[in-house]
Amino acid sequence: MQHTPLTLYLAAPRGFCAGVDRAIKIVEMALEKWGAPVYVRHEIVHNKFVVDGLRDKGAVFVEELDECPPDRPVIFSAHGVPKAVPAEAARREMVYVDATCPLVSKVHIEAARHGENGLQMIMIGHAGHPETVGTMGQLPDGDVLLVETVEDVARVDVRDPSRLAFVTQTTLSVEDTAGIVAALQRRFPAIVGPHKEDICYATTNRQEAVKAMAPDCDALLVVGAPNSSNSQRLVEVGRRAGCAYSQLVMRATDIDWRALEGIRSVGITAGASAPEVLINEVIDAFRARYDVRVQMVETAQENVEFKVPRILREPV
Ligand code: 0O3
Ligand code: SF4
Repeated sequence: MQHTPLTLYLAAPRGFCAGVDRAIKIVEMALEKWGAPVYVRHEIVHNKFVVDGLRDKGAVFVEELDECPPDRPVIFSAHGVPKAVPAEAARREMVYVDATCPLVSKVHIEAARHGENGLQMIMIGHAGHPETVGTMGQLPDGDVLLVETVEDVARVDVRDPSRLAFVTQTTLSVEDTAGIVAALQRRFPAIVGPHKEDICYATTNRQEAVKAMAPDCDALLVVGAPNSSNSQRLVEVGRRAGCAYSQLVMRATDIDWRALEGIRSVGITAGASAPEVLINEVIDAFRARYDVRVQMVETAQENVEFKVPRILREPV
């Protein structure tokens, strides 16, 4: 049977970033070093397929430290943890490995430094997201104010407008964040920001690629999980950049083929926590139904790599 022609725009960069790659490696290496079970506080990255795969190898996923026995190693997820978490692990004399992405740790250090300099911190992020909880938790409870929107900026009640600093979550929308930062600077001209923005290279690059291809796409599919903030942002960027049908799919079985009827082009990208095998699964599903011509949309090249912590590089 003759298939309908379809141009498949494939974003580059897409999928795993250096922080996710490192975090998954940390769990795998910990399992090799210490054997199962190894405990992981929170999903190591926000992807069910990744989590299920590690669980099959002997990782046990929990939400809080008190769910871990003190005599087994525990790993903290890539999103970072409040200062109280490693402190509690040390108090219980647990072996722990911190898989916080180094680019998230950089924001933690920044936040702590502002605190030491006596500046009150404003965090731009999503309430309840583990990265936001972790970054705010670098300072004592209640010290950091959270703003999620431009409207929040007008409402925020600060101690002293002349002694303020802000940090952000690393996975936010570049455009929305610029709007919030501008509103903060208008209301608090003395506010201190990061040297370079806290939104990371991977977030920025994935959003750029989506922006470049969305205007040419009849539909855009973002491979990623519903609890993955950076993946959700890619869907929003796609819609805003001109592709009204931009959807998140965990994997090929989530594709709504009825909704795609009549399309001539589709864009495919993936959040930073979505493995390449799921992206290939989605591409193969299109190949099975259409006469696919793949066109890469490459807006940046990435060569970032992070080392795993020394404890995992040393022999047992
Ligand atoms: O922060 P987000 O919900 O996007 O997390 P993911 O999906 O696990 O992606 C990795 C990003 C991260 C660990 C924090 O920057
Ligand atoms: Fe690190 Fe950025 Fe990946 Fe988050 S999205 S894990 S900050 S590289």
